[in-house]
Amino acid sequence: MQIEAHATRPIDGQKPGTSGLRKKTATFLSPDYLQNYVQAIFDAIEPAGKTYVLGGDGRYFNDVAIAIILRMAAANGVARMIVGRAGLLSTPAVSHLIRLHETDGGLILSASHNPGGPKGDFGLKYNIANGGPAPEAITDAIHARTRKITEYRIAKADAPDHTQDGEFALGDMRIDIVDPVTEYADLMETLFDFDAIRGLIARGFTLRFDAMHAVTGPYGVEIFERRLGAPGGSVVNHRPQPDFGGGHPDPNPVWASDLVAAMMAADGPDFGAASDGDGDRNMIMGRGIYVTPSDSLAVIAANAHLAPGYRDGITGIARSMPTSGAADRVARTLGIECHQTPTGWKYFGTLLDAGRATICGEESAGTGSDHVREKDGLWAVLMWLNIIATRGQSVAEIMADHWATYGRTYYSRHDFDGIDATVANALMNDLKSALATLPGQAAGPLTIVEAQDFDYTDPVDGSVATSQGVILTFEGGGRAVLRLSGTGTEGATLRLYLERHEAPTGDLGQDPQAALAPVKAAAEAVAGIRARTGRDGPDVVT
Ligand code: VG1
Ligand code: CO
Repeated sequence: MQIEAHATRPIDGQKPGTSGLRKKTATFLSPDYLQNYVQAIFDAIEPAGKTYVLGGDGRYFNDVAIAIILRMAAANGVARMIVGRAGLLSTPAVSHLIRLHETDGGLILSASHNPGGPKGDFGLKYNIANGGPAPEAITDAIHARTRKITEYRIAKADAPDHTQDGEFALGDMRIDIVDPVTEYADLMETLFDFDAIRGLIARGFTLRFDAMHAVTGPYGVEIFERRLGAPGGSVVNHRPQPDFGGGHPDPNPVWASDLVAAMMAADGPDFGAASDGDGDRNMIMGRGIYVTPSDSLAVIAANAHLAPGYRDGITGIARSMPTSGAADRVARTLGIECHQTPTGWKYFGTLLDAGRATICGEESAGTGSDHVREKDGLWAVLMWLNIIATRGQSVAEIMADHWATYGRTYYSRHDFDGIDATVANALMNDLKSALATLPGQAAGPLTIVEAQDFDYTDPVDGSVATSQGVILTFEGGGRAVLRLSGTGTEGATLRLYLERHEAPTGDLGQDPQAALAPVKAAAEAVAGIRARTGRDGPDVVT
């Protein structure tokens, strides 16, 4: 095998955000862009003699990028690569394969919920040997390498040699092609009561799973239709497409509006769910009801013991800071630890490894457990089906029971997309400099009790993350959080997170936006979003 040392120069902006490096596809296609970043990863992790998992969500450039990464892996001395057939692997499936085969890590090609295609986004993420996203110390080291790179190494071979069924070789490197679904589906069977779910479906319970033309299609068909006996057609938009059918593979009421319409119909399915581009997010619905991700986390934590994989109970719950406090109330009742971490799944890894959290969740439709080290969309869907089958209740009944026990935490996120980055940064900086003066002040209809910029010290390894978002707490218990997105590729996205708790004896049947109107008005009074951005309202409300 011939190896080429290709001279290159540092490219600006190769800094991973909340979840890997995400850029416009055109940027990833520009000369040496992917190659530089992959070499920087390899320089940071010293891959010689090691084994990695490789796969992606099937978006435009997935196939070409995989061929390049394989040739670079061979040139950098990697011993073995485990690759999903056709280059497909969901993010949780990569995490599982890393753990199952005890590899040294993995590379995931995805920009998750961001649209794909030549005009869309592309991304690359490195996961470590525990199956989870690389912690900041490693992503910082990778970024530092991109600033100094002078050459990358790539094998000249056009195509790998076929050695035996499913096995190839590129020079000394072995390539195993694996079915993307089988091992993941097998893992799900060990965690959930498939017999109970099969029985529920056999008795006429109807479900609709929307794969949004993204990676979970083949997983959904195998699990829901083949293994659980749901009728053909229960999984819709199941063929992964390079541009996700022109859609936005983000499972929320705005981008999965077809599913919402179907679920709101009087004769709609009993259960509806969707996942995102790379399969780590989920949306849960019952007929006539949307479950917020924050509530879903709380319900899952309260009922996890009904699933065989969690029969002995859970040791702790971790949620990202902007996620509502609904799960904290469950943790209190269960008498278990509850952690509030910065946004992004990478902050859950140490807690999961240390056994200090079993269930984790984010308000952005991410839920998961210690079965892998990523959030897991299909896992959440199966957990809900298991809970429904065991409790013998509808989604609406389960939510009503939950709120009657713990109270209801009204919650909503308002996104302002594509804001001028200078305006967005100024807004956040001004807010941060005013924090000390805010407590005691009136803000619209409410009074501010506390104002802080969120800093986090990991209780397991002591690592510190600072300035992760501004938290405003109001008299009467409302909370608003403001932070800038770390996954966008155009301008800045300002996220405003609103919540307010209503006790079990209070009015549990309000419209969430109406219930949150005072908190929203208070946040607006403090931050001046409308005046500063010139926007009348948010682009996306979830
Ligand atoms: C968003 C979400 C965050 C999530 C991240 C990756 O980040 O808010 O909760 O972990 O996306 O999700 P940000 O920085 O844009 O708010 V995904 O499905 O990309 O892997
Ligand atoms: Co995702």
